Amino acid sequence: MTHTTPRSILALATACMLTAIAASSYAQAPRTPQVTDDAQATSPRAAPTPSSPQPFEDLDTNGDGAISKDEAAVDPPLAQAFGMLDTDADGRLTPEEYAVYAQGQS
Ligand SMILES: [Ca+2]
Ligand SMILES: [Ca+2]
Repeated sequence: MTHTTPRSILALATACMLTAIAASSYAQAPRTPQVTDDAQATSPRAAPTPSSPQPFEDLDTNGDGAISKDEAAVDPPLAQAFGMLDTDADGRLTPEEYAVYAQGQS
C-alpha cells in the first residue's frame, strides 16, 4: 500500500494555479498606467493640431501664390484633403481652392 494521494499535492497544484493567475494579472497591471502616462505626457506637447486653419500666406512658403503638395505637408489634414481641394488637379492649391478648406475648418 504505497498508494499516496496526499492532499498536499492538490493544495500545491491549487497554489501553483493561483500563483500563475496572480502573476499574469500582476504582469498586466504595470503596463496600463504607463500607457496612459505616456499619452498624457506627450499629447499636449507633441500633437501640433491647429484648431484653426493657417493663413494661406503661411502655407505658401515659397510665395509663388499657390500651395504645393510639399507646402501642404506641414498641415496633415490639409495634405490629406489636398487631392479633393485641388479641383483643377494641377497639383497646387490656389487661394480660392484653399479657401474651401479654410472655411470647412472653421
Ligand atoms: Ca507655393
Ligand atoms: Ca489647383
